[in-house]
Amino acid sequence: MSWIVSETAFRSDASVANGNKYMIGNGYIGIRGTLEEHGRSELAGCTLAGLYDRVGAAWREPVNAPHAFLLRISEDGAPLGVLTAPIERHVQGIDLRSGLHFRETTFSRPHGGTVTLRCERFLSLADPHLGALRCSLRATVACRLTIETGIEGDVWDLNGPHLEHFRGSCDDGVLLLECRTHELGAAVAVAEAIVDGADGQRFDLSGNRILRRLTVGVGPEVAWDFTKVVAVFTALDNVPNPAASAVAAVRAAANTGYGPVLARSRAVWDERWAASDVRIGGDPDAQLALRYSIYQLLILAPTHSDRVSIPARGLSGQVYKGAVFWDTEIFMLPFFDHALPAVARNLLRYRYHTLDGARRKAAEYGFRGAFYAWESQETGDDACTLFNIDDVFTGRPMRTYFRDKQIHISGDVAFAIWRHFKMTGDTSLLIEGGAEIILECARFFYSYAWLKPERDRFELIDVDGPDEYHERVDNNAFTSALARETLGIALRLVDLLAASYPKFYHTLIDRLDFAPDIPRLRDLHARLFVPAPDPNTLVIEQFSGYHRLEDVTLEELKWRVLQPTEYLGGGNGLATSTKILKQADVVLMLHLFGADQPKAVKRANWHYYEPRTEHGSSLSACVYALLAAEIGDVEWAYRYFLRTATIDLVGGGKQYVGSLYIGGTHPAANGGAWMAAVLGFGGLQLRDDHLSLAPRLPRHWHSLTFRVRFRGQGFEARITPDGISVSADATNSEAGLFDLGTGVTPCEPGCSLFAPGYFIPSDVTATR
Ligand code: IFM
Repeated sequence: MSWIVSETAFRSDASVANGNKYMIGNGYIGIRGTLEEHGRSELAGCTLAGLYDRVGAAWREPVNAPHAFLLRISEDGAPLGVLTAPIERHVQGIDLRSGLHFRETTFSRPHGGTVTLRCERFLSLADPHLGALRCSLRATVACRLTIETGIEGDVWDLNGPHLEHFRGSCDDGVLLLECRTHELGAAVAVAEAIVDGADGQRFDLSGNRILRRLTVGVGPEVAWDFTKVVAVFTALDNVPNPAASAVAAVRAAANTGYGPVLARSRAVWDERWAASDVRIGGDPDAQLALRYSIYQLLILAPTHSDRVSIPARGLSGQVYKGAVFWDTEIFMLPFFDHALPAVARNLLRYRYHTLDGARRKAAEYGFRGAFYAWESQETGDDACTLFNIDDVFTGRPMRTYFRDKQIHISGDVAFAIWRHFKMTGDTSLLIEGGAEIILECARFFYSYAWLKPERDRFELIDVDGPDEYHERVDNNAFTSALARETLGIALRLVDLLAASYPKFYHTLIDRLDFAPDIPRLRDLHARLFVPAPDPNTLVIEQFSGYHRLEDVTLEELKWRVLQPTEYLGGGNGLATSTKILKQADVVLMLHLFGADQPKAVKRANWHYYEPRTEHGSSLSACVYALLAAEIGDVEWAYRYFLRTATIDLVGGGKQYVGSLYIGGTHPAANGGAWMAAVLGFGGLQLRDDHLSLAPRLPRHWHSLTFRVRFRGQGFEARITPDGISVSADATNSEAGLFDLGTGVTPCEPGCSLFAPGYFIPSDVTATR
């Protein structure tokens, strides 16, 4: 059962939450988990990756395509659907193994008897343009039902309408709805073809909703079965005629048939799960939550293109402008690097395609190099607005400095590229843009830094760290540590390229006119101030002056809240003048860059910052889980792990900040669940040339099994109370180096390493 997420009661107030929970997707399209009879009022959505549009002065956001999984049933003019008809039984769910959404609803008829509708739908992982819907209707008494199905162009938008110039047509039974986006005039085409069940259909091709209508007789002995295939193509797809491609795709799929189209998609799902599943023994709830988190990442993975990345709310709608944040590099990429490095590569290549946008942003603020967009869309120009949030009391927009001051974004990108290189051992990404990004990001930090001659050091002043409640601070520990890391990476990169790719190196350095910058980077690297642990308390001050803020408890701060959705940051926010932070900041710094810090420092900071953290961002819980696991506090790690792993299952997370709707799925938290399980409990760490494993499993877990790709080779790690084993795939071409606590040892193709008993921190008794 740990592959099925479902529920058996219908709640009309759950349609928005279930739209997120039961999402299906394939990296190209995301379809919200609303029911077939739902429409724009229930936030039915079919979000396209990478296609953005702007209407008037409103925010640019991704486009919702016309929705082709629409199906409405009525009897004598009365709708039979969850919005109006009495419901006897209802089940909705997804099969995580194959990305299949299903629902079965039994409606009571006004004149007695019941009608049962069963539907299943999927988006193909084998062909990103393709999806299919299969339905069946049964009844306990004979009745005639009217069916409407087709393509709905009247879609939900936050800042639309984005689609115009609708044109519906029908050719030999294939329905096609064509339209164009408002801002760029980009073509969007959606087609559908019936595989079976369409006898006696009539068409309505007017307006932006094109339909086929059928009247069917069903009864105890007679069922109606119906199957259709749908396809979406847009101007982004590099095809001469998106409409023709959509029509050709559905014709071909209809000829192939539902079963084979599903089987092809399933075969890809099988491959993805084989590469990425994490198995937990002894904890079915944690298992399901973790699988569900991985599922959410798999439905977002762009395998079709390296020009899109994963937005902060995935493909669940238009929240946060469908923009890509640091969430991808810091919270999602570890999963892809370890399990599906080809997807990780695509995600990082997106940053190369948006490098010019980052250069423009740096120049706009008077800096050199690349200052990546805090909220990035297709060009890399920053979609983040200066006034992001409303003051709930005055209704006035509040000035936030996320766009201007969250400079760590450039370090996040550079750091992720280097980590990908170290995990894969593949220099091709560096050659194909990665090196250029790293150098430009390091150059940006140099131009941002201030030399303080009186202290003989550089400082990064006037920045926003991850904790957005404290803006425009000096010497944010996370930002400075990340900047120093970026400089170190740039210097190592320069050495690597000069030694191994001298021709490429010289061309690149000349083209970027980078030679004078190299000594500058060395100087900044050596003299950049990064806040260090206090010698007495071991606490690292989050930024200069943090310790002078009011030390209020979180409980007391919450008492001061007058309006549940009021924003706690910004100039007048309740948290701004206190030590309460929005999300992990120093704790994240210690997780990412704490290799040289003793455990005592990590422990001191975890315990200092944890009670002061509001977790107002879904990015926070997983970081506390990771560091808690590292310091051996497994009970806390488990608590935070569950919080991050269940966020989209229980519909948690804030829905509004001020008047801003921020609901949707949380892929960073989903990536965080994977990190907490594998890097936290599994204790997997990337060292210079090897992987090390220092597990600390929750007491009730019997085992943890996961796969990892390292330097192009596949391995499976299994941790049980008896010990740790790592097995290399027989198809590997070379050994991988592992340290299971007994020194670095090669794991040869087809062979296994085993270390009896796993490491338990000596000061923790709760682990086993
Ligand atoms: O990137 C995050 C940020 O750290 C906190 N606010 C929400 C953003 C998108 O998830």
